[in-house]
Amino acid sequence: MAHEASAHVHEPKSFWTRYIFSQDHKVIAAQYILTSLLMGFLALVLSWLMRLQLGWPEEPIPILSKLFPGLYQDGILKPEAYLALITMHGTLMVFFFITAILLGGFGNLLIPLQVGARDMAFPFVNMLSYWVFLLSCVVILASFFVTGGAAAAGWTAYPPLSGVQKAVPGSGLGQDLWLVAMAIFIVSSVMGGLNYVTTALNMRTRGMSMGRLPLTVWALLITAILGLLAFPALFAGAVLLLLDRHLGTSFFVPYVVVGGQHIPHEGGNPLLWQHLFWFLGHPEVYIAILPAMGIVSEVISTNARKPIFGYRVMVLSICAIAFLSFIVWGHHMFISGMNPYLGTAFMVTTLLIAVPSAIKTFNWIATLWRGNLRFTPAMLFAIGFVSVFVTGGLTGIFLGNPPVDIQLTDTYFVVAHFHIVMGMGSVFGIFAGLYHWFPKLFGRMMNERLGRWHFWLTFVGVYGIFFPMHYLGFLNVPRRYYGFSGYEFIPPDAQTIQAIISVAALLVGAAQLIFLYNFLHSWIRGPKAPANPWQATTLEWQAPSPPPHGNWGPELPVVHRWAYDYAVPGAAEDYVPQTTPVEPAQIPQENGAGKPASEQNGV
Ligand code: HEM
Ligand SMILES: [Cu+2]
Repeated sequence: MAHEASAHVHEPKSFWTRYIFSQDHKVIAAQYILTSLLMGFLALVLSWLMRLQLGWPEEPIPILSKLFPGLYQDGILKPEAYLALITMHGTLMVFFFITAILLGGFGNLLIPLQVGARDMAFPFVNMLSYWVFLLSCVVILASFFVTGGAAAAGWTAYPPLSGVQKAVPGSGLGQDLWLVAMAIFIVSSVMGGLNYVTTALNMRTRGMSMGRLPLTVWALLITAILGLLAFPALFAGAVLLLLDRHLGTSFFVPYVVVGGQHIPHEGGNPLLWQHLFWFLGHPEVYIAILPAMGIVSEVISTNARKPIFGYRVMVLSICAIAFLSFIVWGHHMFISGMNPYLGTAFMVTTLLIAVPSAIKTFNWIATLWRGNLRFTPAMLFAIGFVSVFVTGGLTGIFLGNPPVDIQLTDTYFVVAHFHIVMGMGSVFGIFAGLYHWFPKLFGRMMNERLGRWHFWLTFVGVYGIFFPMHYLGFLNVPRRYYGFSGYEFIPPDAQTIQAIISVAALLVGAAQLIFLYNFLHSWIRGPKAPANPWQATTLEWQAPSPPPHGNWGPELPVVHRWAYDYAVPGAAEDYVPQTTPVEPAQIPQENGAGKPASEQNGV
């Protein structure tokens, strides 16, 4: 193996090359995880500000004026600041937290370790990808501090609002920085994606056939391909929109009159942006959820002490979901005036996604069925994932139907739907992954008791926040509104519900502080982790915690079996690592171990 010989990379000696400009995938994973957690935390703080306003509108909170002078006046949120808050909260959560931590964080940590490689295929590009990501973080955060404040056209940045400089305060420099930051982010994610795909395909160690790959690697591989195909559409969109804004082109901006003046645009079509945006935007929700699904499969199988049910079908469902995700984007545009026949086509493709999704859910439940369950925090979050995935997925079936969507679009029903399924789904998957692989990454154990508190408060709180929003949606309470006074169709009890939601949001917020404490404290003080604390089978657990530079000793590991040999009859322990050779004599005929992975998937 060519890379085996060249693999004895010299361990970098200086602090700078070791921890800062490192090319080691584990250090880069840690950098991604820490940075994106910080971005997620900022996005969470923004959600508190929104929830305070929505729960108790016009209730002055003087300290907020001191903390955020740009957003508040006399302790009350400025109406235009609310739009900046939703925009930045959504953008930071979707891209800078979830996408970055799943692909940059878990992709970096798990792909090389789980395929038995010493590092990524292109370590330098990998390092570059992190630093470019960090630059995009700086640019997007800088937009809070410029004249007019941060972008305010929503995370979808629809023109003309995002195309016309003077539309709202945030449409100035703030919107420019948003577009530039997104473009930089996309450059970084393409560099990362090339690495993840190449490494998963080409750097697999001896014996690691595709049918033996852990489902996390499958999910990350397919997700990386999705990203490579989808992100460039938004990159193109962002560049064209910048041209519209600054060089007088009219790709997206039609004839618009602002303040009585016709601004110099003519003939652009805002719908073009919607197509470009959602051609990324819909796959993006699967970029956020597929890696979470991979993590959840891994965590459930390990902690149920059972082989994952239906391995091959799990892989096929990931591929099916990924493929379908490219031909459903029109469901975000049902009210754009599209031809009803086209709407029907998008409806059919959208509803088709329910099939592989339901198969996966069935398989997780079948894996849990009669398992020897260990309720570690990771396992709790993985089961929580299945719960929110079902709850949020069901409302997706409603919204996928144009007749229903036309009623509910732009209401809190939509806010409920996407937060539960892609917001909380991804977040639960992320927490499951963090609790599960923290010992491998940092070499220390996290506190399980705090982890369980974190889970239960989050789980209960999340339903407290997002479940009542369905009802608000039925009342037609619109999304992206700063306040609801004076709308006759909204009954007064809607405000009571808003306040309850806000209490739940603050509870969930507090629960995340428990996590933050646990994370930081365990990183410094946690008990030292053994190599394989969960008695898991995949390759990373055969390396020390944390693995040394180059991951493996002089020899690369050799893989002899698939990734889910739990509870193998006749085996000494209830798990058999992938590196353990198969001894035919000891294996009863009816047991699948040792057969090609494709034949032992439990179906
Ligand atoms: C407890 C956690 C969270 C709370 C309390 C929360 C709260 C909110 C609120 C109040 C809004 C604005 C609703 C409106 O006026 O239309 C919003 C919008 C949004 N949130 Fe969250 N959120 C949370 C977590 C997340 C997560 C994890 C994601 C990741 C996907 C996310 C993504 C979004 C997006 C994309 C929007 C839409 C922004 C827009 O309309 O342009 N949120 N959230
Ligand atoms: Cu969609």
